[in-house]
Amino acid sequence: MLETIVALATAPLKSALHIIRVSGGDAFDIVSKCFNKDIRNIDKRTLLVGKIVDNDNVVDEVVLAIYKGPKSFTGEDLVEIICHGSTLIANEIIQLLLSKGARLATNGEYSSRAFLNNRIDLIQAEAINDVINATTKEAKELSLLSLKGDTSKLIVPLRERIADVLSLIEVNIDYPEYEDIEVANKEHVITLVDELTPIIDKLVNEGEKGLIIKEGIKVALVGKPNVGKSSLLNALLGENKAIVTDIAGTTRDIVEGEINLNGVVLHLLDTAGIRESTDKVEIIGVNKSKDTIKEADLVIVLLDASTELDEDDKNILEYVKETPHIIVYNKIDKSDKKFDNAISISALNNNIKPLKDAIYAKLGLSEQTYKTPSLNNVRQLGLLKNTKESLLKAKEDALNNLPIDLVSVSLHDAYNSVLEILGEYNQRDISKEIFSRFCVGK
Ligand SMILES: Nc1nc2c(ncn2[C@@H]2O[C@H](COP(=O)(O)OP(=O)(O)OP(=O)(O)O)[C@@H](O)[C@H]2O)c(=O)[nH]1
Ligand SMILES: [Mg+2]
Repeated sequence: MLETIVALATAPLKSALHIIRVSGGDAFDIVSKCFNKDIRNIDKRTLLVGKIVDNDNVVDEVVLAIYKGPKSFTGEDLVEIICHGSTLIANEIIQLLLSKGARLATNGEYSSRAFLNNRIDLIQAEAINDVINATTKEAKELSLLSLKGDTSKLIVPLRERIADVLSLIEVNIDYPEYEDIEVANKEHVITLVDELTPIIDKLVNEGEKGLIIKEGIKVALVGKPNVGKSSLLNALLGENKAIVTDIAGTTRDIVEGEINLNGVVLHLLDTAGIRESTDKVEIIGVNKSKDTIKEADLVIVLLDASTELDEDDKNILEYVKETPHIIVYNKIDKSDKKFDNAISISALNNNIKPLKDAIYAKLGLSEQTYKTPSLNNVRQLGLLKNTKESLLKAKEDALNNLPIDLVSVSLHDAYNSVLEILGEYNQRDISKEIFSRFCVGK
């Protein structure tokens, strides 16, 4: 049995109430030792009013929310002590519980117990953190879908279909005497891979969009000096954050700011104007700008609509070729020209909506993206990509007429990657799938 753990579930600040959580096999016993009522025999979810006592001293009047395991968040016996919101009282209660045999919980230990006790899968455990850390309403709602388990359901068809084919192959190898079982051949593998790869591609695509909603994107504002990058940053932020002058080479360091564009956080990076220079400080600034372009998810290339393009502009356009970018003509208030396939704005006059619309369009999000559960963290996406690679390898081996038991090696890899997404790796054995599917050796 795991040790009983205790921790403050609320922020350690003065507030109306605090909640202290106690979880583990001895939770009821330990709490009973410092409560004026015996809760050891409680066998269903109960709220109880009473006093936390240290021998004859009353520490606080509290409410206990008592959850009998396994019907609790952690799957264990769990007590939430709702006390007055003084950190002093909360600490006193925690010390008391420690002296009666509990130990302090480590970071995330309640969620990890919930996972270990199969109350939640790994996707849901990750979602708890995402919900707490979400900075936009949209990110929170997306994470709640994962918490509810909707995201986990996306994986089930993959797991089931791979298990079907894998079990068929295994049963052929392990139980050749069963003549009534279909012979596993390369067609089974090829059909499986052709069926699953578009599904995985779609999951990756939706996951990457979900990741954008959850974490936002880095947007670099670049261009030669004086095109209005800092003016644009200020217009987007709605405040005078960066210094603006008519002197070319004003910005030297990266100036950062954040905005929420239709629920997506844009991490904006205003950079030093890029041009050939002999000034030591400016050269460092230019190099920083180039590094920022490499790091950015999206680059806004600013050009001056009121002048002709020159070598500096052309060099920058060449430099950003491989990075997702949007070309924007600024200062249209000073120009009569019309620009095809480019966005025209005036940072000075705050006429920047066309750029905001273009950035949002570039993200490829729709109403639906915000409501669709997706595998939207780097770990989940990495494992999805591993699954696809392993499946493609299995197909290649099948097409090369390798023996079916060798082909199944890559199928196993794919299966394990899928299980790892849910955190089921090492828990689910393919032999169990065989037994469940074919009633072998009943
Ligand atoms: N007419 C007009 N002037 C603008 C516009 N945007 C910026 N400017 C002017 O252009 C000059 C340069 O603006 P900045 O925002 O400092 O340009 P920058 O690209 O950040 O320049 P560096 O930091 O030197 O690379 C300032 O005098 C701005 O007022 C615009 O849309 N229209
Ligand atoms: Mg600037």
